[in-house]
Amino acid sequence: PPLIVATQNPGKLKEMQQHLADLPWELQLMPPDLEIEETGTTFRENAILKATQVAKHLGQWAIADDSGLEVMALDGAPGLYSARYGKTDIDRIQRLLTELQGKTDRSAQFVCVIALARPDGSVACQAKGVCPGEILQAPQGEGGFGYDPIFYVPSQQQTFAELSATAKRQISHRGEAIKVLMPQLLALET
Ligand code: ITT
Repeated sequence: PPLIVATQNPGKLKEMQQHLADLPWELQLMPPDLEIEETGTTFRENAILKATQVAKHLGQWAIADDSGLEVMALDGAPGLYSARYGKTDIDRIQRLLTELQGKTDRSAQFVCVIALARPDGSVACQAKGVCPGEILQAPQGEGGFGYDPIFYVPSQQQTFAELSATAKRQISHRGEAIKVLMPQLLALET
């Protein structure tokens, strides 16, 4: 069946398409003029809001991801506001590095909640994934999107932007959420 990937973020879209490539869904893009206001107070609320509103509006299955970067020394900021923390990826990274100047605790985690909604706008399933790491002093690497160049994963000794797309998929917050969601996706009656 068709499945709308409810995101306006090209980096996220690409990763979602790769994560879902082996499933029997025909992935489709969301109309670019469809704006969903993210009024939720948690990643879960926003993921559900995006999936259910897009599904209901189009009368199609829809999948949405709400994600962000939580930095411990900043009490979890930018968190839910990761996309709204600056105008461009470069601005957002610069602001984060400025806020972290002089802080010794560089620990952080990426969080992702993925929700799938039925054509009637009801929630079919949802899952959360987390990936721990550290914020570097300066960007490193060219891959990925968003905050990837400053997000260092100690177990890999690389940033998300230095990892291959395959390696990022295996350990990222999005990958972890997909792992939890997969059995639910496979068990769905469509
Ligand atoms: P949609 O709501 O249209 O999907 P968005 O970019 O506004 O797009 P979010 O509200 O979920 O999505 O914001 C997530 C932000 O967190 C995103 O814009 C990035 O800045 C950051 N982010 C999430 N996952 C990331 C990843 O894998 N690598 C780097 N940054 C990531």
